[in-house]
Amino acid sequence: RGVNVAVLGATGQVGMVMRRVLAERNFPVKDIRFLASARSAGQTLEWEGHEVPVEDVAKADLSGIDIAIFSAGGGTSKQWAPKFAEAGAIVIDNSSQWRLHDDVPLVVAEVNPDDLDEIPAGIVANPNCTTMAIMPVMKPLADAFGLKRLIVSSYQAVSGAGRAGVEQLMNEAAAAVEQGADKLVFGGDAIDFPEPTKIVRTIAFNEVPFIGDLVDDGSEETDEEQKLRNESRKILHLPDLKASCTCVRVGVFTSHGMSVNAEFENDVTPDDARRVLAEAEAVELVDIPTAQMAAGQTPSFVGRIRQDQAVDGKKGLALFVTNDNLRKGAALNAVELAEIVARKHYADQL
Ligand code: A2P
Ligand code: 11C
Repeated sequence: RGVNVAVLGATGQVGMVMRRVLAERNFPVKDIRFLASARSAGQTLEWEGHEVPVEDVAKADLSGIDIAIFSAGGGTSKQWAPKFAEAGAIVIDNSSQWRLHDDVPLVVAEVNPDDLDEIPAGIVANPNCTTMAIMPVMKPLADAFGLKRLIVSSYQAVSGAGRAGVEQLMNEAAAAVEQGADKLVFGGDAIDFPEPTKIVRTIAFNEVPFIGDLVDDGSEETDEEQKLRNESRKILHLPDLKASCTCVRVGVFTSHGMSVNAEFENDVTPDDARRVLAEAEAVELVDIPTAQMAAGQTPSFVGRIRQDQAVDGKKGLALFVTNDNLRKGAALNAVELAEIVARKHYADQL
C-alpha cells in the first residue's frame, strides 16, 4: 500500500533534502522514482538502503505516478508540471511558476491546508522560502489581532540560489582566508576574489541587496521582493494586505532571516504576541533567533519581539524570524503538502 512518488530535481540542493525528509517522515511510499536532467541520467541515489537510478525527465514514462514533487526551477516546472498532471499525477511544485495561478493552491501546511481540498489543475504550489519562514508566525498573529501591513527585510542564505550559490560562497571564502581575510577591514578590493558565478556580487563577507530579477513594471522591485507580498496575500486570504520587502543575500550557507515590522488593526503588546506564538504550530519562541540555530531544524524561530515604536499606540510589532530555507522553506513543506494530498486525494491507497 502507499502512493507512487516521483521527485524531479532529485540531484539538487532542495532535492537532496526532499529525499532525506521523505525518509525521515516515513512517507507512505509504494514506489519512488528520481528524475533530473540528462546531465544526471545514469547516476544513482540512495533510498532506504538501495540505489535508485536517476532518470532523464525528457525520456521518462510519466504514467503511474500519484504524487510528483518538483524542485528543478521555474522553466522546468512550466514545461513538465502540466505533462505530469495530464498523465495523472498531482504535482507539488517548489518553483515560483504556478504560485499565483487562480486554479493552483498555494499552501503552508499549518496555515491553509484546506486550500488543498480542490486541486483543479493537478498542481499545488509551495511558497518561496522567505514567505514560508514568516507565515506560521504571521497567521496566528493575523487571526488574533488583524494584520494590516508588513514591512520585511530579509537576510537570505546562499543555498537559496542552489548548489551554484553554495559553491560561490565556498570558493570566495577560501580565497579570502588564503589571502588574509582581515585585509577586508581596510578595503573591499583588498582580496582578489574569483568572478561571481551565480550571486550578482561577491557574497563572502558581504551583503548583496539584490535577489532574483528586476520586474519590468516600473516598481524597481525584484521578483523575489514581490513574491513576499503576493504570496502572503494569497496564503493568508488577505488580498488587500499592504506588504513591502527588501531582499538581501548574505554570506550564510543555510537559513534565511527576516526582520518584520507588522501593523495590526487591534492593540497588541509583545506579551500578547508571545502568548499567541507559544501555542502556534511550527513556531519556536527564542530570545535571539540566528541562522545557525535554524539550520537543520524544522520550526520558524521567532524572537526579539518588541513594540514597533514607529507605529502609533500599541498597534505595531517588530520581530525577527529565522528558518531553514531548504527544509521548511522548501523540502519539508513540500513533503508535508504531499502528506496532506495523500490523505485528501489518495486515502483509498493508504
Ligand atoms: P541536474 O542535476 O541534472 O542538473 P539546484 O537548485 O541545487 O541547482 O538543483 C536543480 C535541480 O533541478 C537539479 O536536480 C537539476 O538536475 C534539476 N534540473 C535543472 N534543469 C533541469 C531540466 N531542464 N530538466 C530536468 N531537471 C533539471
Ligand atoms: C532565494 N528564495 O533564496 C530564493 C530561492 O521562488 O522558490 C527560491 C525562489 C523561489 O534565492
